[in-house]
This record gives sequence, C-alpha cells and structure tokens, in this order.
Amino acid sequence: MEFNDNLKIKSFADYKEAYRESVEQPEKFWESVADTFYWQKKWDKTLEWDFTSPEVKWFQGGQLNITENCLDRHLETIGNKTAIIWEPNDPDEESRHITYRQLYVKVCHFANVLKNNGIKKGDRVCLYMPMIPELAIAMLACARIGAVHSIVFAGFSSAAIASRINDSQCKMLITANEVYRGSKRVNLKGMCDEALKDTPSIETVIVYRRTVEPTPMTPGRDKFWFDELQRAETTCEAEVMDAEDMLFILYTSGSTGKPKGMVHTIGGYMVGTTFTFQNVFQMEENDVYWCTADIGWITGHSYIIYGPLASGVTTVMFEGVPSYPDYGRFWEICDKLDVTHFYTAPTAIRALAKQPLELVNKHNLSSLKVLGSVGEPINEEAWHWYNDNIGKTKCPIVDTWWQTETGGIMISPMAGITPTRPTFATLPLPGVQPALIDEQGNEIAFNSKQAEGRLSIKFPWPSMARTIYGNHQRYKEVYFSTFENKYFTGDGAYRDASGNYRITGRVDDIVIVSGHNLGTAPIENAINEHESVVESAVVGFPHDIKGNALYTYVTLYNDIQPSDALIAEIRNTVSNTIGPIAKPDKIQFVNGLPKTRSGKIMRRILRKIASHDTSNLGDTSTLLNPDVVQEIMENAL
Ligand code: 6R9
Repeated sequence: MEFNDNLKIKSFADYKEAYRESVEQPEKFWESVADTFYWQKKWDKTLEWDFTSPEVKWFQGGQLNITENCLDRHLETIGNKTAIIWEPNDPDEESRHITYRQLYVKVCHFANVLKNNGIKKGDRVCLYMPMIPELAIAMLACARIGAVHSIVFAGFSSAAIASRINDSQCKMLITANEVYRGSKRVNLKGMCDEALKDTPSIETVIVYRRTVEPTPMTPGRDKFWFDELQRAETTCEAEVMDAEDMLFILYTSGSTGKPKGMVHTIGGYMVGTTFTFQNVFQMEENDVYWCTADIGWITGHSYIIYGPLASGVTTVMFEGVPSYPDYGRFWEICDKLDVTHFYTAPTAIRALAKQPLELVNKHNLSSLKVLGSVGEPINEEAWHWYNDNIGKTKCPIVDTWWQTETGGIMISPMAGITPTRPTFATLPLPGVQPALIDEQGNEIAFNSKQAEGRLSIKFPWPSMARTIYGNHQRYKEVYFSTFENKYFTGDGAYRDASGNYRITGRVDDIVIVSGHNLGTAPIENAINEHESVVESAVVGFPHDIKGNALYTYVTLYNDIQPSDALIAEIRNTVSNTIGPIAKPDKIQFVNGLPKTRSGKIMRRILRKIASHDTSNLGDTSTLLNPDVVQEIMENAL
C-alpha cells in the first residue's frame, strides 16, 4: 500500500452515491470503510444501538491498536516520510521534522516509561502539555499500552486540572516545566503543583524540560522525562484492544457546573476521524497539512493527530500564537513549510483580518490548496477575507461543523467536490443523518423547502462519544432526552432549499468565545464564590474578534459598593478557577436578576440587553421581578 488515501470520494456524483448507501445500508457502508484499516482480529458485529438507553457499539468483537494504524502500518511504505513538522514559538529556533519511523520509535520508547511507572491498560493519564511533539508522543504512547489519555488544555487553571484529574481518577500527570507562548513564558509545572495539592489519585508526575529554568521537583513523585527514557526499552508491542475500549476522555463544558468527560472508544473513533479527514481535506501524497488548533481541544485530537497520522500525511504542530513575533506568523509558516492545507478558526481569521494586508502579502501563499474553518459560525465578512486574501479565490473553503461529542466532522463540504456557499457548512458527510426539529419537537421534513430549527442527528455514526465518564445518566439527559430517539446537538441550524446547512449557534447555555466552548454555569459558580457576590448571570454578546464575549450581571450584598477593584477581583476569580479565556469582558452590577416564578434566571432577556437589542424583549410581566429589567437596561454597558 502506498500513501493511504483509499477512503477518498473523488467526485460529487460519488458523494451522492456514498451518501445514499450510507443511509440505506449503514452497516455495509461502514464495514467497507473499516476494512481498510489494520485489525488484529476483525469484528463480529458492525453496529448495535439504542438511543434510549443510550447505547452505541461499533465493530464489536474487533481487536486492534490505533497506534498500529497510525504508525506501524506506514513503516514499510512511508517510514521515511515526515509525520510531524514542529514549528516552535520562536521563529529563530529550529523546526523539528519527525519521520513516521522516528515517531514510532519515540512512542514505543515512551510507552515503556509509562509501563515502568506502573501504568497499565485502562488506567487514566492526564496530559497538561504545550504544543510540542512530546504531547503527541505521550498521547500515542498511552494508546500503545491501552491507557486512556485525558488532555487538559495548557491554558486552563490549576483548579480545572484538579477537577478533571479527580473526576476520572488519573494515576499519572504528564507535563512540561514551562511553555513559551508569544513573548511570555508560562510555568506549567507550578500550575500542576498547585493542582496536585488536591489530587490523591496521582502517583507519578513526568516532567518534560522545555526550558532550562530550574524546576522544583517533589522526590518520589516527580520524574524528568529524559531521565525516565534512559532506563526504558525502546521496543513495545502494541496492546491488544477491543474496538469499544476507551481511547480517551476529553472534558467539555456543560450547562451545569461540572465539565463533562466525553468518552471516545478506539475502533469507531479511528474509522470516523480518518474517513472524514481524507474526504473533507482531499489531500495528495506530498501535501503538508496544518491545523492551528491546540491538541487540548477535540480538533487537535482528531485532526492534528489521529486522522492525519492514520492517513500517513505530514501534519504540522505549532507551539506559538498567531501574533508573535507579529500578526504575519501564520502566513510566514505557510510560506516556509509550503503548507497546502490550512485549517483554523473564525476567531483567528477575524483577528488576522484586522491587521494590515501587508502582513499577508509579504509571504508567498501559492502552496495553499484548501482552507478550513472550525469552531463557530464563520461570518460572511471573515469568509470572504479568508477566500480572497489567503486562498486568492482558488482554494475551496471547508467550513466544518462538528463537536467534541461527535468526535469527527459531521457537516462540511469536501474540498473541490461539494459546491461551497459562504457561511454554510453545506451537506452532511456520508453516514451522518441530520434532522431539524421545530418548536413543537417534530422533525421538519426536507421537501426542498428552506427551514430553521434545532439540529439533531437520527442515526449513530462511528466516532460519536459513548458516554460521559462516570455519569451515563447525564449523557442520556443532555443528549438523548430533548428529542425522542435522536441525538441533540445543542445547536440551531438553517437549511436552504438545496439541503445545505448553516449553523446559527448554540441554543443552550454555552457561549463560544474565540472558538472555545464555555459553559456559563461554571463561570457563574466561580463568580458566586466571591464573598461580596450574591449571584450572577453570564451571557454571550457579539464581539468583532472573539465572535462572542462574556457579559456578566452581578448582584452584591447590600453593604458592598461596586468598584473597579471588585471588577478586577471577580475577573481574577474566574481566571483562577476556570482560566483566563473565561474572564468576562463586561461586568454590570445590578440590584436583581430577572427571574421566572420558578426562580430560573431569564438569560434570554439578559442576552438581548447585552447585545443592545432591546426592541423585542417579549412579555416580561410574568417575571417574578419585572421592575429590574428597566433598571438593567438603563445601566447597560
Ligand atoms: C469541533 C469543535 C462544538 C460547538 C458546536 C457549534 C460550534 C463548531 C462549527 C460550529 C458553526 C462550524 N461549531 N464548528 N458552529 N460552524 N463550522 O469546535 O468542538 O469545542 O465541542 O464545540 O462549536 O456550536 O456545537 P467543540
């Protein structure tokens, strides 16, 4: 087998045919996809499902190891091809090129470090690491031995690390001493030490030295990555795993306080992410693919690591930020590495579009073939800027709609195949059966008519999350209880007369700030912890660059006066408990929050006020306290 792109659909007619088959005979369809992977033992049963329990199992009885699909099977054919190009934060530091063979050796070597430190199949390992190749190596090493990785984005606070470690009882934490982020250096190990005061399940901490700074180590618990490699073997057999064994846990915000540990399992996730990767991006053998997401998010899991490596492509990992040393950095890297496929978020596009065009035009972007967008709706202006100035109107834009829960892309054009339409994620990929649901909870039949409703999915797909770690009941309530026998996405969508979908945004209490999913409830909980605060309500409002930003309404105890110092303290509280990305942009002190008679805060009204859209507040007379609305409006920021 040469370069592994045998899953690729090559024309729009093929797409329609594949789509039809995937709906009429889903099992047959996914069997033929799954057949292209390396299984130690083929599965007995392709699909078993029931959305009421809910239970979904793909490829039961199959045995495999995902790292054999990402690494071993490429050794003979493309062992010397670059698997990962790492681009450091500082443009003057050398890039690293790691071939498939080198990556294979590094993964096996580090897998033995895990084993030497008592990690066994099924154990959970928390990764809190910067965007360096060692993050990829640690992930794959976990998968190699059947340990479950739980990656926590390295911008999160120590409280966030601790709660995630405790929720899934991780035995090990892997981190780096420090991370470079633009002109800053952040002390990751310090954050970990703070978190580790309250995480009794952690036995070992492995620390990668990214900088030469002295790093305080706790004897017996903390070990340096490099020292551990010295005493580890370099070969490691892949653990035999069942298709439905856990591959990883990834936490995403919930609308109640606690983050949800979404569980992805090996077989279906591998099949789904690889199939969607190849079809959406349509890469060719010597292409260079760059997804700018952090591996701490699902986009990085599926489309920097697993999908690209299982496909045998060259994937770029960037340590830095788009603004350092200047706002031309992305384009400088595209030019330097001859990037062909570039995948980023609307928030980055909007931020970069504000900069002088000179920062784009001084770089040669002629290698680019395909542009991608993910994370939130892309507005028309950003779409055109991206298309005109980066793609020079010759690169198809794939606007990919999906979620942490879906594991892989669900609705998206396939590059060069599906006709695109600005702001539309267009058509469902094969195997995805969306449905729009109206106000009454009924599915709106297609009938070649335009429609708008809540987006749900009617049939299982291989890469869907199987549960919330330790809380199957919550999984059922959040995703399978709104509409009978359907998965509810939490998003609203519009569908045009040709069946193209445009995602209109969240319909629940999640706000997407700069592409990050933030639950308003945990932020409110954090603010309410402040001793002067009685209660708070957090809503999103439109923001030029971030897409949405956070607007917070706060009530204070009677004897407390609002002040700038208090605003700063509240912002700090949020930053310390959740992370800097969750800091509210605006804080308005109010005498009361509008509530329903059952005591539910009317966020709908607060959202409108925050967006300065008070023309149609609806009927406020049924509120418990209608008078506060006027006061809030008069003092709105
Ligand atoms: C992959 C990822 C999921 C939520 C999702 C939706 C929004 C993602 C989008 C999009 C419009 C797109 N979203 N992609 N909205 N167009 N192309 O972002 O996962 O972090 O779990 O967020 O992001 O609201 O429900 P996650």
